[in-house]
Amino acid sequence: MNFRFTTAGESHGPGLVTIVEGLPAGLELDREALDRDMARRQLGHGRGGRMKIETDTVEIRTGVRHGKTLGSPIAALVANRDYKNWDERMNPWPVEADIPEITLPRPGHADLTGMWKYNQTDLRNILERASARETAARVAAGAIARAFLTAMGVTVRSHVTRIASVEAPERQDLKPEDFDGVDDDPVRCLDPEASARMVERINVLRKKNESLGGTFEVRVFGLVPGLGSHISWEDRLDGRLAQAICSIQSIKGASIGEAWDVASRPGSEAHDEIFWSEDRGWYRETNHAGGLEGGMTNGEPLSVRAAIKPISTMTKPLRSVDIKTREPAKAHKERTDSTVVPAAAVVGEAMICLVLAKCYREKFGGDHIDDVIGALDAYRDRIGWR
Ligand code: EPS
Repeated sequence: MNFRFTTAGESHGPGLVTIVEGLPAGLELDREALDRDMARRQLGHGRGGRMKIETDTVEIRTGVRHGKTLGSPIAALVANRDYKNWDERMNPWPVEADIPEITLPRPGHADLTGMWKYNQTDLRNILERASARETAARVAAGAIARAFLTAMGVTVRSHVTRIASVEAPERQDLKPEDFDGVDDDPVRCLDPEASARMVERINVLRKKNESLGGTFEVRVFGLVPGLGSHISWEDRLDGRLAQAICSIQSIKGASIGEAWDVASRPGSEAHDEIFWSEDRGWYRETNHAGGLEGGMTNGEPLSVRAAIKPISTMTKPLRSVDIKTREPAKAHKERTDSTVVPAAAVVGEAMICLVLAKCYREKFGGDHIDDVIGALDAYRDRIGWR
């Protein structure tokens, strides 16, 4: 019952694959809900031409029968529709055509170090796997994990909080329903005024051939206290979430709760006092900690923020050096996006779903979903959690 997932696939190869292992039997999957998450990842003002080619869908191949999991590994495919335009360049087998090599590494990408490490002369052998196209497979896996979390009473949402220098106002009081409609916003921002300025900023910088980074937040509602553990460094949930978030292409920072702000406050303004009443049970008035204390969920909404750098494939390339001639040259230029912050937030949701699904599997065990729900209910009764 060790929950885990992996992905395989190149950006312009035939497609992407994910295998998700360790879910209980009897969990209902909704095909439309899986594809909805795939479509959400394709959203956002500032995406490039590729998104007009792809319409990502999850093709389940194993582990599910008549809409319910069997408890066996679930294999899912996401086709690359663009492959038909790359058949020769990305064919798994030798081709007749002479395929030119890519020799101009892009600053900020995996190209240069990947060349050294994997002993390549064609940078395409590095960039195809380093590409953020791989996140489509993570979102497919995350959508499967989300179905399990939904059965656990958990809701995972996200919103964009900054694009380049444009920041949305801070919102501490968010409820799950506040996120309804966030996918209809062109940059998945909850504040219409900030959203309009973000769109404007993307348009201005895109014309200048610039790419843009930003920040987003993922909030999780309905978590039971006690996921993760204070017992050992590798079980602490803060670290597990940060690892999952920072593993997303281009993400350079992750934080929990009011992390950077709390660092400058006195302790009396940094922690969340504990209350209990007959009608509410255990509760807090504040959530500076972002739902984690001692490496464990404390029952408050989880808040994870992330910072993503501007995309490193530039339409006006930066200076680089040709790996064959060692002559100075401009970096390789490929079709690309201007910004992917709205999409990255959806990928962030997926990664957090995958980490939390693993936590629920660790804590509650069970081979059938009814066993898991039974164990969860018994735990809630024991700690008096409502
Ligand atoms: C990416 C470059 C672009 C993005 C791609 C990630 O692809 P292409 O070179 O085919 O235009 O569109 O992202 C996706 C395809 C996707 O599905 O998110 C890169 O270099 O990382």
